[in-house]
Amino acid sequence: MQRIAPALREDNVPLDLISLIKTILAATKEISFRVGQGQLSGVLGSTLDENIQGEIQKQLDVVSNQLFKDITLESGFVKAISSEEEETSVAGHETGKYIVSFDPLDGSSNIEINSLIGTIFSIMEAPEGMKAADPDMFKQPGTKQVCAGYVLYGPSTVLALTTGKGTHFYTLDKTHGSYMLTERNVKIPEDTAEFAINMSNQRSWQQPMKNYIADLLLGKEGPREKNFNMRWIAAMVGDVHRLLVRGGIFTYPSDNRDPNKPYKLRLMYEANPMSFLVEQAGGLSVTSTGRIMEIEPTDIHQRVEVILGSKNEVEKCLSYYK
Ligand code: AFP
Repeated sequence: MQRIAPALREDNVPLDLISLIKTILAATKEISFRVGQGQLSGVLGSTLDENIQGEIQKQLDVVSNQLFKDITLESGFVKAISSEEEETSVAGHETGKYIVSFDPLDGSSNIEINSLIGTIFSIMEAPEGMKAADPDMFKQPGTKQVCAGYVLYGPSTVLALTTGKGTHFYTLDKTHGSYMLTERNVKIPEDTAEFAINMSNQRSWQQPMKNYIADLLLGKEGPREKNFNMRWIAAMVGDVHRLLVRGGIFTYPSDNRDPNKPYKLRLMYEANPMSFLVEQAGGLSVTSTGRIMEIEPTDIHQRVEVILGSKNEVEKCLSYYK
């Protein structure tokens, strides 16, 4: 089994990018350790503070964010970072070549129940001629990502990583603290009989999504003529990992629960990196109107509709919007 640096060198990934990836992964190893300690770590409860999204922060959200911030900003390769937990971008080194967006702890509601949580990150090159303190550096479409990944803190700690040459899985070997390549060129099956959606929002979806899911639920007796199974982990890392392993469709569609907030998931540090990983594994990642990675962002914390996974099933879902 290969360690991460030689595996990335084989894919001709530039040395400075390899170094940055290793820096990010150092933070994930510490989070993995703390998560593994459970209540013994003393960081599983809530804080009394809200983050920029208006959500109550968990202690682990705050600790993970601080860890990522400290460790990435120490790297001379980083010009700025943006995070779910930071109001705006944070400046690093003026000469840094890369900018990093991250969701330090995805699936916060799963922390206290000892269920799946993860970290998501996305790396782009900093545009020429902009200052490290300028948040507009982050307003680049997902097609500009040079690397994306997530770390899933489950029974084992798994990294899914792409630098544009396929999506690969690594597993953290906790005996010596290294991520080892465990599956090269993951491929999402084109067809599936499994879907992931939060059904409790059904009454608030747009009609095309209501119709699509209704047909899946009709199973063998309906127009799809086969039975579908449903899964929902409430942590995108867990749901996307499942569909990278065995296929599926995952969606957080637009809904009208709050007219000012039709979407839930964040473009920069959830939808874009997951789209890069899914596309590199042969899947599709779209909104009901186009490819997610082609969206021109207007805000660091922008939210977006997400439909991703097995190619034929995503296309089928989209056909309900036509
Ligand atoms: P948090 O990271 O704030 O817990 O949110 C997780 C998430 O953004 C995404 O990972 C899940 O798929 C989705 O929210 C779950 O949303 P619901 O709680 O509405 O099902």
